[in-house]
Amino acid sequence: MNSEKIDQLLNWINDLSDKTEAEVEELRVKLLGKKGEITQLFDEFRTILPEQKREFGQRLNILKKAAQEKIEELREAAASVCSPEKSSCLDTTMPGNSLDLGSRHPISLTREEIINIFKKFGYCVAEGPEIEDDWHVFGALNFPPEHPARDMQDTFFISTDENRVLLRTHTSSVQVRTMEKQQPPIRVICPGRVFRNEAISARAHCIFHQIEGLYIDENVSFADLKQAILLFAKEMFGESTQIRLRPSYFPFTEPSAEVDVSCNICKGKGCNICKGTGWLEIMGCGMVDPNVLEASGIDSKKYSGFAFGMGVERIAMLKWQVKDLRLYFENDVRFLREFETL
Ligand code: 2U9
Repeated sequence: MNSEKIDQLLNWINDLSDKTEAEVEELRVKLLGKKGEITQLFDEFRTILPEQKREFGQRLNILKKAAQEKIEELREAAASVCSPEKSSCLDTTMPGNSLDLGSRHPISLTREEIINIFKKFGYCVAEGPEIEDDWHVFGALNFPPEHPARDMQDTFFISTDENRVLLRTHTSSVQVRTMEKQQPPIRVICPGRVFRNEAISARAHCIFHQIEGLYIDENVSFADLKQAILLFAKEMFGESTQIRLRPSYFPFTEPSAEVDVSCNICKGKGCNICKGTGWLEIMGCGMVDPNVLEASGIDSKKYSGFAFGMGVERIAMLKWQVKDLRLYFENDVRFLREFETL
């Protein structure tokens, strides 16, 4: 009798794993069927010498038991696996697995909300290049040659030769390009990324998003500016919102103002969001300086206009009371998921 054959079969059986129900049945026939390998070994057993019978008998019984146990184990494992062919495993009433869809970024949501408000007021959306020249970012906007924004410390320059190429520090360059192409009436809203050479902190970033607006026509007054901003603030922050304007200075507007909205968390009583003042700064604005109109070929005696600008991150921080600006740039999905249903 072949003793090696018994050992080989035993090892082979021990190593068997992962079979389908059909394969387990095939295996049973191969080992224990009428012509199966173990059955044949038992047939051979009848022919061996009587003094060998005791040893081989014991080893054959061990082999047969191992095969039976393995077949039973594989059969149970195969039965517990669900496959589409097994109707008993298929529960057609189960809800499907929902697809892991992405969601809108809070900056995109805020940007769209602001744009939609101004679209309702009759503004068109204009976009322009992020890489700009000195004229469209500074020259045409009445920045004097020694203005600090023109300095390497504040602006990212791509080339510093006489045709200076730089990353725009505001989207005002888009309004300049609009004025160069089009005569009034002009009513545009300009969203886009802007770049400033600043250290990154909870309140500042070197890249952020702005939305600026420009309205030019005959007889546009400061009263029109105030009314447009009040309507925007009510649409954005709620009907009961009030605004106040504080005098300010920008090279491109005269007069200029900073705009605050009443704090809708404490209703003006003072809280930690508005730092006890009852007011939150949301944007800057002003009447377009006549020099700016003339620089882009618009007759400042016939036309006047107003402009305003706001940081989208700032509006989004106020809207959702996010205390650290960096959350908007890190794209941590735990943060982004909070905006999933909006
Ligand atoms: C043209 C003429 C005038 C756009 C304006 C502001 C006031 C302003 C800041 C708000 C926060 C920039 O993002 S921020 O740092 N902007 O305060 N922007 S008026 O004035 C213009 C633009 C284009 C031709």
